[in-house]
Amino acid sequence: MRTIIPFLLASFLFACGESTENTEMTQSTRSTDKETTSEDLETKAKRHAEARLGISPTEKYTLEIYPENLDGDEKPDAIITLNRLEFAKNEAAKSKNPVKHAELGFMGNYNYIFYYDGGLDKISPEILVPSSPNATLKVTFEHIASEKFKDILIDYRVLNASFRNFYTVIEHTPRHVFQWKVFDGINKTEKEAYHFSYTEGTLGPQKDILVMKATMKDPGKVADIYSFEPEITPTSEQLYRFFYYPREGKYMSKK
Ligand SMILES: [Ca+2]
Repeated sequence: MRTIIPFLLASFLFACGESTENTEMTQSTRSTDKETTSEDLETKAKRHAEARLGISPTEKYTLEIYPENLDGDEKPDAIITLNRLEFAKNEAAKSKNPVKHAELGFMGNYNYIFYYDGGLDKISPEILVPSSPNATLKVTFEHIASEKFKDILIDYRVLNASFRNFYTVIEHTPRHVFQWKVFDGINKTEKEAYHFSYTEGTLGPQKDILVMKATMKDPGKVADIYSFEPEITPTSEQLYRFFYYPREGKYMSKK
């Protein structure tokens, strides 16, 4: 036995040395680890969402995962979006006025986000984003509250318009801090559009949000208003400035 143990130890040490010295090997192992983690999160997210929302095993829904650093610790987090268009259509079909529901784009409670906290390895309860399920939620990220992590921007559609919700993760929970219209007026004469910029915070470390005027190109008659992405051109005209008030946990114009 005495001779076997040192031999095993030596081969173990040799193996360790080999894997740390070989960069290519380490990198390929890392990327495999990442894929496994994201697959695991998808399985976990599906199980979590189905249980939370009472989704039946036969329902077809859309789930997307957007990884990002959302709280400043070293563990990657993610935003999970869920869209229940099929369920919305089935509900409408069972209602008294299915045509009206279709005309309104099945507007209702069918789009959700969940927050995956990498540090806690936990998925949050669902956060409802009332909107038309004809469009899935659009997710982008920006440094607004801090340079150490990003805030969550969720775009959703209501009829001819698109809106944006802003969330900041505070104590492991995304807080809804601001909301504004992105554009309005597809298939209408009157059109409006906005863009946003973020400047040094006046009241604290959280940046001020500037709502800037933009123009929306007239595309003519659009067949599917929900999948259509209008051409928006930013201008340098500032319309409003919003400040983050920590006590209210919201962006507001100056008191
Ligand atoms: Ca994190």
